[in-house]
Amino acid sequence: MLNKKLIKNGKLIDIFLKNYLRKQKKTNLLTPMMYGLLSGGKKIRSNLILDMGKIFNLKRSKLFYLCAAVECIHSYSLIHDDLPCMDDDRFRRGKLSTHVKFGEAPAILAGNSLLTLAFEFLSDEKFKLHDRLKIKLIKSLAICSGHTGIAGGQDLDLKFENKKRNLNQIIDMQRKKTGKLFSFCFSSVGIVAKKNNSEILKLEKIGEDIGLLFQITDDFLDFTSTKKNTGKLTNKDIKKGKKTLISLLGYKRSLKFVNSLEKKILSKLKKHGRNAIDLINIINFITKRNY
Ligand code: GRG
Repeated sequence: MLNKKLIKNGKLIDIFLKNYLRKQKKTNLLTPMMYGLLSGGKKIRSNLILDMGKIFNLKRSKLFYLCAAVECIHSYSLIHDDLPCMDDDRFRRGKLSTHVKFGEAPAILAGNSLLTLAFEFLSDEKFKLHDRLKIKLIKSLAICSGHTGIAGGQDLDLKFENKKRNLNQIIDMQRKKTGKLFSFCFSSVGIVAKKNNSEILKLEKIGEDIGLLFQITDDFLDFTSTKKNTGKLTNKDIKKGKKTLISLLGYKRSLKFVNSLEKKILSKLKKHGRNAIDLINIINFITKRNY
């Protein structure tokens, strides 16, 4: 049931992205960009945006611009993450990674172009939102993506390989690498809904917690699942000496950590009553998924 909804919304976002790209000038980079952007993926971040939007009664047409920007940044991060100088992965989403298919230079440039495309979406004149709010969105996504966010988190992830790191250091790295984009998924909806700064801060926090939950369960999948399910090679973290909760605490204690983080998130979401049912279903999906 939820799977069907995730797929249906994912297809709508893909159509929105395709229609937008179709109107742009044709370039060599468009093919690797579209390969990295539209080659499957669960669209979990877009689904969170759409379900959060329901809580504030926002129109989907506005939310699609947020989803598009987030999927661009997410796909960019995956393309670069798979590069030989980063995690060196040959498979992604059940297919060859973008650099394996098109070469390293086109993959780097396609990733760079998806980064800037995200900001095209947020500043698009057809995105009917006051300029002041658009600037707030642009600044917020820039902060989430840069050295204090995703890029900084990725730097720590690579530097931590085969080193001794404590729980706080690992969680801080994962909150940056993965949590910050989830944080934007929630705060951006609050910005569009014209919420005040303290409400936006609360949204940022819950988004980041959900992102942390997602990253830890992603690490579980690497430990327990298969390429057939996940579409990417598994069992890589141990081989690469990646610092994860499992590497520090072991699987059972990490599972306990996940259960208590999930409880904390659910208790916050339940305050929104029936409106939050769809979001709660996504949290359940995140912790129970096998892909
Ligand atoms: C993107 C600003 C920016 C910088 C690049 C390479 C890099 C720096 C960051 C890597 C960040 C990264 C890959 C984090 C892992 C996040 C994660 C758990 C990805 C898997 O997400 P899913 O399962 O993927 O939602 P699908 O394929 O379903 O879309």
